[in-house]
Amino acid sequence: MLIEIALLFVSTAHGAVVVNSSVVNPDLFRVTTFATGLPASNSVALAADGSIYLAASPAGGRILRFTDTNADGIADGAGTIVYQSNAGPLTQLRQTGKYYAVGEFGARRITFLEPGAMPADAMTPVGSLQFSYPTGWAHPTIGMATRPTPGSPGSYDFVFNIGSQTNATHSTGTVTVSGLGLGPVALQGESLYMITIDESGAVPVASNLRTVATGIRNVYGMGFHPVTGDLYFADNAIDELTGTTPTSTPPQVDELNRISAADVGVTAPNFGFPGCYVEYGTGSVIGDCTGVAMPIGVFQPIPNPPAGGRSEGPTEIAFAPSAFPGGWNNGVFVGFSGKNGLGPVNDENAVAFYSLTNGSVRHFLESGQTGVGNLVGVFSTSTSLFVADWGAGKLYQIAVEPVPEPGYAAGVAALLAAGVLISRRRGA
Ligand SMILES: [Ca+2]
Ligand SMILES: [Ca+2]
Ligand SMILES: [Ca+2]
Repeated sequence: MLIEIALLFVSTAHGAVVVNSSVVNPDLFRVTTFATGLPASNSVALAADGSIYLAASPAGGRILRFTDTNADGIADGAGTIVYQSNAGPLTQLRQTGKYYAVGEFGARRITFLEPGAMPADAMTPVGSLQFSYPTGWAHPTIGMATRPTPGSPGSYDFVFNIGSQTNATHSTGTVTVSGLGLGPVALQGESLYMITIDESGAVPVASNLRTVATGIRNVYGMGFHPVTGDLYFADNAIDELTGTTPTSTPPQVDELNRISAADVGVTAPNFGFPGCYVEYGTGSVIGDCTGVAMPIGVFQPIPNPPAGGRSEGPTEIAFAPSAFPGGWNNGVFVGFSGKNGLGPVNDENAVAFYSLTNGSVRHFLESGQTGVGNLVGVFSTSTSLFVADWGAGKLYQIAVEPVPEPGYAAGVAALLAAGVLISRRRGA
């Protein structure tokens, strides 16, 4: 009995976010606060040993490494700093072959880091892509995605975005990129680009700059599907034209888009910005969409009072963990930043799920949860979804239940050995 109470206490104390029980069976998932006290938590990557790297920005920007040796979904300690930046906030962290690429927003660059011999060792910068934007550029945030270069071992294809110069009109200026042996080269706004990075030498060397997409507005979350190789990306839609209020709605609805594997870097589809889009709320197609690649999914509000129902400002995307239960194991999770602040004031900060089985969109985490901030970072392993909360400075782990790691079985065995019978471990 005492053990049961203790477990429930742990569950409550660490379960700062809950799955949306109107569409998700909570008994199928274990939700924990993996780490806390980490302002501007933003993006997760896996270390070589399966431990967790988190980009956060408590001071400048830093990457921390966490372990969870008993696999209970709560990190062992405050983490080890493996990279300290003076150019934060950090904006995205993605493994690219043997390197980790991190966005250093304060300096408008992506820096490539070489990990040390052990996962807790310091990372070393080995080069950067430096971006130079005209003053007032509306969307300078860089997202990224990588894949092994087809047919070229030791090379990686690296996709990044140049967002639009304004909210709702064509860009007129250009953005310059240089570094890793590239350029300087002038890039067009409203575009996705790809380079190939040769990792066979002492430092990464970039080449073969090409356009992957045009007509995008503000893409941040993107990724290559682990099985099909298709490139998926979210596009943050046009905001209100005449000022944003807590209840105002934008003209365009946020999008999920796809480029098939065979077309990535081969053709450069036009995704419509600013002249063609799907309208927020109604789903009507607005403008001249001749030749435009339309989104495969859009993120309309899903009324679910009293807790929010809106999702606005897509951030990272993550493909569904393969071990997640049916209905949640074939699709794309999309984080949403929503408004400034924490729920319930922030009522646009859902984590949505787009089903690749049937094209449906549901809110896996509903917006507006008390104390939950901007759900900017989503990252999946085969059994877990990690969600980094920028505003609340936390990292959540959502794992399949029962959790398959050895630590769980060992814990149950220990409780049984102690003569404790637990009928329900969670959610009683
Ligand atoms: Ca632990
Ligand atoms: Ca928007
Ligand atoms: Ca579009």
